[in-house]
Amino acid sequence: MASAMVIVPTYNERANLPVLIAELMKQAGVRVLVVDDHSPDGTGEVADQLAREHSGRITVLHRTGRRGLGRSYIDGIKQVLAEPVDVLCQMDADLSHDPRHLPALIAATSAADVVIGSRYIAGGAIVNWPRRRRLLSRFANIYIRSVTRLSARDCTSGFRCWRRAALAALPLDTFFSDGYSFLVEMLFVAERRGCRVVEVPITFVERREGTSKVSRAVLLESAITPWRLVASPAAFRKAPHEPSR
Ligand SMILES: Nc1nc2c(ncn2[C@@H]2O[C@H](COP(=O)(O)OP(=O)(O)O)[C@@H](O)[C@H]2O)c(=O)[nH]1
Ligand SMILES: [Mg+2]
Repeated sequence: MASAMVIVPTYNERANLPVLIAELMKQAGVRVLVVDDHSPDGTGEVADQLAREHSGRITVLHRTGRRGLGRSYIDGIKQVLAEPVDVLCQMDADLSHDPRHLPALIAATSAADVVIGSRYIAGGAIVNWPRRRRLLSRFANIYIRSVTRLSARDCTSGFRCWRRAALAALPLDTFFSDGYSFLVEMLFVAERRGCRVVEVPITFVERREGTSKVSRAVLLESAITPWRLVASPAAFRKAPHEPSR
């Protein structure tokens, strides 16, 4: 199997992270980079302890600058690209993304540049989301897809696996999103650069511990991002070297 590194951004996830790591460590050939944003609840120390327990398979990146999901992913991706891994994965820490789906997502990278763990294709599902949150996510995807013409059904999923070359080709330093919109921006730029996107169904389970960090500011950024993307000429520039097919 291809060697895979899972990047897990954390902010106040001390109850969830040990459970997630225990599950991930059952997967052969999988390593983890935890990117902690100086969580006030001590998630960073929990991550360091887990790294000692699973020496060689877990690394922790402690961020100190401005907090943000997008910024965390950029720092994490750069660190992972310095290592010889074949597949880079993105996954939430709150147990919404079941590690048991990971082998199917990783396997699908053999015929795709980006594989999305998708709630909105046949076989996908959402468990324990209130009606309001379901509607918000559905609406967000319809809105994003109609403005950007992205082909994926689930453009906001944070459960993804990338073929190394496809991720390495993304001009991360030109990205403007610093929050959750980063996920949409990544997908947009990847599709514009000719990446093959494939969706694999997942069952998304709402967190039991901790709280969601989705705020009004996050929603506002998400409403503006699709328009910024379609208006940005840089996003349409093709890469000199397309990801290998
Ligand atoms: N490093 C970092 N991680 C974050 C930040 N905001 C959210 N996360 C993590 O991103 C993942 C998804 O966040 P969550 O609040 O569950 O979003 P939701 O599932 O859309 O409600 C979780 O692992 C969070 O801990 C942040 O500012 N920095
Ligand atoms: Mg969540």
